Amino acid sequence: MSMNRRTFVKSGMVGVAALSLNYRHLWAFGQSPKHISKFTQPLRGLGAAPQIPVASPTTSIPGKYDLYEMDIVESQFSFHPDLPNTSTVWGYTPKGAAPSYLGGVVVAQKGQPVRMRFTNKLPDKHPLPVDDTLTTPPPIGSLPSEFNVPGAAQHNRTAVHPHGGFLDWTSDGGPFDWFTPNGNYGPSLDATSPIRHDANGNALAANQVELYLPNQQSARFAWYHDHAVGITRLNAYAGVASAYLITDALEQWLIQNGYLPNIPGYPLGIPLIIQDKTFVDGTDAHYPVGKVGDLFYPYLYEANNDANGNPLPKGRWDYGPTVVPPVSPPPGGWRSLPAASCIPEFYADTSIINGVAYPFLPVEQRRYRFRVLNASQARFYNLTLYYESATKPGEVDTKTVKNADGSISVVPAGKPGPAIVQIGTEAGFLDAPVLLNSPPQPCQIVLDPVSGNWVSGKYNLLLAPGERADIIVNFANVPAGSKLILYNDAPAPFPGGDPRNDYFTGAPDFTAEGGVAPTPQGFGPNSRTLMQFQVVPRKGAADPLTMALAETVATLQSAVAMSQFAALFTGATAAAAPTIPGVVPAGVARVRNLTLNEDFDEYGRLIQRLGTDVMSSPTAGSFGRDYDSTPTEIVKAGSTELWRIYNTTGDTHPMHFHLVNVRVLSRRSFNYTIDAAGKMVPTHGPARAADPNERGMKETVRMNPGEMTELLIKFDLPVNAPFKVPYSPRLKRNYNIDGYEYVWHCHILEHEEHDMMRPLVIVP
Ligand SMILES: [Cu+2]
Repeated sequence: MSMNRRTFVKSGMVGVAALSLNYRHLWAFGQSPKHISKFTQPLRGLGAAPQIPVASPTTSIPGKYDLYEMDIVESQFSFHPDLPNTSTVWGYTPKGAAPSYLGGVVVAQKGQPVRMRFTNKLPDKHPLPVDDTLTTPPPIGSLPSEFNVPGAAQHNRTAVHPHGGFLDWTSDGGPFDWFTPNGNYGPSLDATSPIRHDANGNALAANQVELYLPNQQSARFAWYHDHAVGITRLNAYAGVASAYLITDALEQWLIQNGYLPNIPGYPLGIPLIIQDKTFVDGTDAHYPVGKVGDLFYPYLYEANNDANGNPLPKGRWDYGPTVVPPVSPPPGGWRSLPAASCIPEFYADTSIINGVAYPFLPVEQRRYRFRVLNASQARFYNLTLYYESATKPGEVDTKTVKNADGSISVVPAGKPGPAIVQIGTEAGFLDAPVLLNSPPQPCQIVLDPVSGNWVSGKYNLLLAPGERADIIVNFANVPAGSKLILYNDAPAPFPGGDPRNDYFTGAPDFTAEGGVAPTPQGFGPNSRTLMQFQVVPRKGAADPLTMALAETVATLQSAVAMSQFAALFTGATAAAAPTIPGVVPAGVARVRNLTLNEDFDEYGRLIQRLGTDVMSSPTAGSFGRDYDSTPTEIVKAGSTELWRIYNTTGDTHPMHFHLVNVRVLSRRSFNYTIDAAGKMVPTHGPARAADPNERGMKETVRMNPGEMTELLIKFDLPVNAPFKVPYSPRLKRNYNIDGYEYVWHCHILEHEEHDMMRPLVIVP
């Protein structure tokens, strides 16, 4: 909290003149209406509502495609019976099925294409306050008119992005691919687009698109969610997301031969989709929509200082007009904050897994495979497993430690639970299994006190928004009757941390600082105790001996064990050859230096942006570029590039790449100067290798403050589409580029939207 999150101070400072600010105070991030009981509700699984509905194809033509038809609808859903009402949610639902939160799960086979037809049936009114400054006049900076989404009815625009898909750009569902119930379309989605036509080339209805997913990738846990410009964070929070699993012959062989657990009903493992939510408590007179129990999303920019620059104890973010030391306003002066504003990031107070607040899951004394997805807005999770406290049911034993700076932390100190063996990431199987939670490693991040740069980090299974983990947990040696708790102690924001975002029993009273009162034992709000496993005796046959192989390899990491495992997984991973950090591998066509940046927007709000290592002009004051300024990442199809991404901000950003998977080569600390032309001149510290559980392909990669992350990327395109893939009409119109339009962006949704996203243009 004491960290200055703004590490690049604009030149030309001016005194703070008298300001008339129109912001109000909400001071209510943690405000769910009552204490929700923990571990009283079973985990939702896959099945008909109220479980998570799995979609079935309405047409299936082997060798050609399976067609899934989904509606996008508003419905009511209960996240926990202790809430006084249901919550209004948006989401996908298989055509004809009862809506149910996170519904529409697809299980696809490698090599069998899938077509997904979506019908937008959303109402005009969004369930959350919408900030129109992201999309309507007066626009941010010099954004062209295509950011103008005319008319109030367009709050129900949506774009469907198959996250983790290897897709032609029209089916990738980028920000400008939105469509509405009344036949309006984003600027990349013209009438000739393949996704406005069915498999026979016939035009779809005005509220429909149909994506084509060739499924040319190995087995993995993909998902799909909204990606419409200016409203992604709200649509995703309202529930517009579901899972998309791809399986292949190798994974099926591993399951059938007893190398991977096969739980009845869950042959590909049990999904654990982790989110955080806050619920409307009804005491906020300003809140324009919603009933008690509805989803709450903050919409007031809570400045750290008052109009005279004095600290506000309940503040959360630096604010351009009042920040100390002062910064110069934009030409024309600071704009007044809108009544509903975007915010830099949201950490909610209630932990949700598969749509249930604090669920429990009975598990037999045997091995389980879980497919974990961090689908939160901004919260990172450091996942560990502990036995529940013997003296405080529903909690994990903790201890209090005094930090070097004199502050106090409450850290987990419970009896360690069983090991977690990670076998895969968001991009499929790892090169080798990795042993975690043996014993649990609490989160220990050391930042340089002067620069705020990353010095070192210790953690267990760390997942940033967008990351996934394929894990195996062996409960066979856990005594029946035991209770284990899936625990999180990652700071929020990561890694600097604001203790008001860390909700748990035993936390201080933060009401004087805009946080919550102490949480009673066994209840929420809680962002640490995510779910409970209740261990029961095994009913069926014992696990086959082959199932221990992944654990054996993870434990021994010996050459013999590794070769055993590698022999099983041959073909599962690509580019497995060891790489030397800092050395440009042969075959790299181009090295790009890129930057992650934080500045203030015209409203005085913190804004995060991507950029190259050259300012748009020598006096621009930042490397950051708006999403819609002229594309700079233009890559030749089929080429391999090395990307060195310099994080100049105080936060770790999970950078997500559409189209491609990447290989993490190294991370290095860095410092830099800026030459007269506005170009970064970096100096580097020694290289660190990728974490063991990043050694495979990755699609969302954590980039730490003060570190350069080095990635190897091959920009292949999918092949054999049954239609001609057009160039992007938007790229042609705006920039005269004949190219395919993708994006790369931070997966902290509040960052992505404002404005930490850039075009990724592939040219033939
Ligand atoms: Cu970010």
